[in-house]
Amino acid sequence: KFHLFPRKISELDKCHHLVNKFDPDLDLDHPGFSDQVYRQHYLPEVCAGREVYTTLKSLYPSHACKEHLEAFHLLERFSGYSENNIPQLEDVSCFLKERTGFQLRPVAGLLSARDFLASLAFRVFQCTQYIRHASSPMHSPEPDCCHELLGHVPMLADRTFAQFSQDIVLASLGANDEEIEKLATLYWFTVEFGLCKQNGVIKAYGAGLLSSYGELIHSLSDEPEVRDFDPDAAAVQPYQDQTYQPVYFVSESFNEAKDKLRSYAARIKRPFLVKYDPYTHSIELL
Ligand code: H2B
Ligand code: FE
Repeated sequence: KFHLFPRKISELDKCHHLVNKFDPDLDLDHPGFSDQVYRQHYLPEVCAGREVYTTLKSLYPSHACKEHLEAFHLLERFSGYSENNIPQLEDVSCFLKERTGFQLRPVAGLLSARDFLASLAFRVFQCTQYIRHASSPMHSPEPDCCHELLGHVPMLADRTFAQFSQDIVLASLGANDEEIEKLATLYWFTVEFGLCKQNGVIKAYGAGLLSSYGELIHSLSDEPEVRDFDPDAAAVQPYQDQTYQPVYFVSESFNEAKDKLRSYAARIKRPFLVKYDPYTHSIELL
């Protein structure tokens, strides 16, 4: 007995369960709650993005890992990234497809962890289209397109990182709620808030850091506690979605993180093994 999960890429049409806790129509604390114009349009607007873009861009050379820097540079040259433009989802999706086979698919808001993770198994990233409220350029309660485009997309252009992201998720297919919760937490401390060492210096690779000016600085300051990445510990570490994290995990490299994750995943008990077939975009049960 196990949870059903999509086996074909077309079945992702059913992975659309939204979590409403940060919706501006329902969440009193959302910066757009009392702004009728924002709630009606809720669409990309360059002004709100410009400040986010320029501030983050100035920090990347000293704070971002080299994989992010390299992809960000290419996205500016070839895919319409600039402080005056919000790139087209399709252009960015084509860029990623050529690099790692990842593609973007539009989604209306925060998805359930189960549905969000399931799509990554097919190298599909569900990408929000709206932008954060202009009154709070440095923070967004729900994932917005600044977070996706500046934080996630450049990282998904790296082969090892793309493999790591898909591996987390292949481990989640059919898992029970408790295991999904642990994998979502592991995702949080790696893909969203992970740090890694490069030439002896700690850099950020988590998308939640690379899309938040304040937390990016905080994460590499003396304030937080930084521990060596250990999947068993990270999977049960309590986390913060309202303020900066007090604890981060640092990996020696993406390869090391990938290997540790694989051995963690191998210990999750399931009555079957899964294998992704990249030719048919489907999941085989072994
Ligand atoms: N939904 C959307 N739209 N974008 C995300 O980045 C996202 C999500 N992240 N749902 C998920 C949850 C993540 O925080 C984990 C797996 O729970
Ligand atoms: Fe995210």
